[in-house]
Amino acid sequence: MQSDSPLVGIVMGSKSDWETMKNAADMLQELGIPFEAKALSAHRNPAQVHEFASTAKDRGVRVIIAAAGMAAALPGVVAALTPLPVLGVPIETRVMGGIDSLLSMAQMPGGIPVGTLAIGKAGAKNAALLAAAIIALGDEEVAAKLDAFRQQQNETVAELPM
Ligand code: RP5
Repeated sequence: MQSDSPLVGIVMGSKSDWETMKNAADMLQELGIPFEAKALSAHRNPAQVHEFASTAKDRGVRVIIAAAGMAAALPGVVAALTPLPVLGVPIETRVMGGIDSLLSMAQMPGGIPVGTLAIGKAGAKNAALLAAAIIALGDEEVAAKLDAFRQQQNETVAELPM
């Protein structure tokens, strides 16, 4: 749920990234983890990105999920401005299929890490699950919800393909 007291901050470089990042929001919603979601570009809104990232910890956010496509600077810039763990989701792109986004965020120079997930929807969903796992280290309620999700997923994987 979009919350005024979010534990996870989702930020993406453009509104056009929402179709992908909705998968992260849906997963957090399913786990009952309050989040905020914003479209802010490292290139088009640098001042707002600075404000978002530098205030996140004091606002109670514990993990940031940052998504961007093409020259995907946003996760690295956010990571430079906060001590919180930053999970990067490379957005699939038309010209290079998202390899451009993936390399832009995975190839961070030593010193400022971005935990980069898979390109596209799977990466968005897994970023939410990884954020939940990080929060679960110090939150028994979230840990129980994550365990229940895993158990249910385990039970719904069919043993037979048809
Ligand atoms: C990036 O440029 C965004 O994250 C988006 O994936 C890509 C294209 O943005 P739009 O031109 O669709 O706004 O900054």
